[in-house]
Amino acid sequence: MNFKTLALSSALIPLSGLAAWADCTPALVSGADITCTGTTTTGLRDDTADGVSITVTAGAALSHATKHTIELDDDATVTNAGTISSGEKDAIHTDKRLSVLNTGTITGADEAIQADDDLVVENYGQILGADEGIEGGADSTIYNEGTITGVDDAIQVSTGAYIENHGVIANVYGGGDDPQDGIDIDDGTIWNTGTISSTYDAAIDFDANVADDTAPAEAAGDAFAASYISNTGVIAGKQGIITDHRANSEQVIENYGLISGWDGVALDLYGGDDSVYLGTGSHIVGASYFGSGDDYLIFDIGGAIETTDLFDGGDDFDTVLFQDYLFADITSFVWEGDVLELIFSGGFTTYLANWESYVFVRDDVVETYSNAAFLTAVPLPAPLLMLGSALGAFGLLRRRRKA
Ligand SMILES: [Ca+2]
Ligand SMILES: [Ca+2]
Ligand SMILES: [Ca+2]
Ligand SMILES: [Ca+2]
Repeated sequence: MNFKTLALSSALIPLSGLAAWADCTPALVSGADITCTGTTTTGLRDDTADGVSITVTAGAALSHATKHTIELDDDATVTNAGTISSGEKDAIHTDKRLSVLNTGTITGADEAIQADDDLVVENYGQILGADEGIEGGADSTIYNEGTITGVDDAIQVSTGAYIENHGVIANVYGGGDDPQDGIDIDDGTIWNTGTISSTYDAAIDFDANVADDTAPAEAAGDAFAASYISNTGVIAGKQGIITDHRANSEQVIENYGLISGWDGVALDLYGGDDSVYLGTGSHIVGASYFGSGDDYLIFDIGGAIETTDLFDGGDDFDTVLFQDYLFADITSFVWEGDVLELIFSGGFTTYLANWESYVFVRDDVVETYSNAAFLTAVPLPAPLLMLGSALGAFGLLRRRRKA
């Protein structure tokens, strides 16, 4: 080795060593409160370290070429205003009770963020996964005002999830054979004023509580807990909101925005007693299937709803309620097979199948009708309804059996 080479290598070794570590201080041990500035390419990795707090400052970049960039055990806190990325694995990978506050960019070649139960993410920046954007376990909480994307699910969480979205949560799958959802969830609460979408699968997908994912569809699993969705924004995908066809859980959906499925299904709620409230501003693109269970559909739309698609109550005793309409406001109705087209004065039109009870509410007046009311061109006076109902239901049953 000549002098020139020796000088070069001895100068480079300590410099590269310093560059790798000096930008994140102090050293990584359990309980450490670490701040990263500048560029660090060796990540912060100790999968036995608990209670570590990491702050990545604006302009700083923390990465690893081949491994999880941040890999820790429980109770980690990550505050990111810079960039956290991995060349081949997850950007952030921990066990339970990870807490992330992101105003920067978190990019994973696999997941952007993968953690277990009690994950908390507050996002105002970009969280981008080449597989999933965020994967969390039970009782995870995600608040989003930024962008969360995944080529697989943008967000995958299990039971007891709370997701509040004012930004974009999107599956951005662009080809291949495993399209996935905007949000994949077992049960929980979703508040949306932003956009939740999927390019080739459901915007929101509820899983079934089956131990073996290969159990055939239509084989009932135990129900997860009831879930609640409030939407004033956009929920759009190949389907809007669907449940696995083994999922007998209850979904309660309150909508004032767009729920859309380009493949023709806006809602597929399957088993359980599901409820859908459509308030003013509702726009439903695609049919809605309520499945088995005693389901409810409430139109409270202030005189207009933008949909010409079917609402199908499915099996069991289902109720559709029209707020601010009375039966006398129906100007015409017609059956096309099992589908009842109702046209109200003012033009509101809806298409209904497999509903057993029709309730009309205006001020203090509540009217309840069965399908019998729609078997004659002239609405029956109320005292005859009960008899008509029994006969009508029998007639419908016979018609169906013949069909
Ligand atoms: Ca359901
Ligand atoms: Ca149902
Ligand atoms: Ca039903
Ligand atoms: Ca029914």
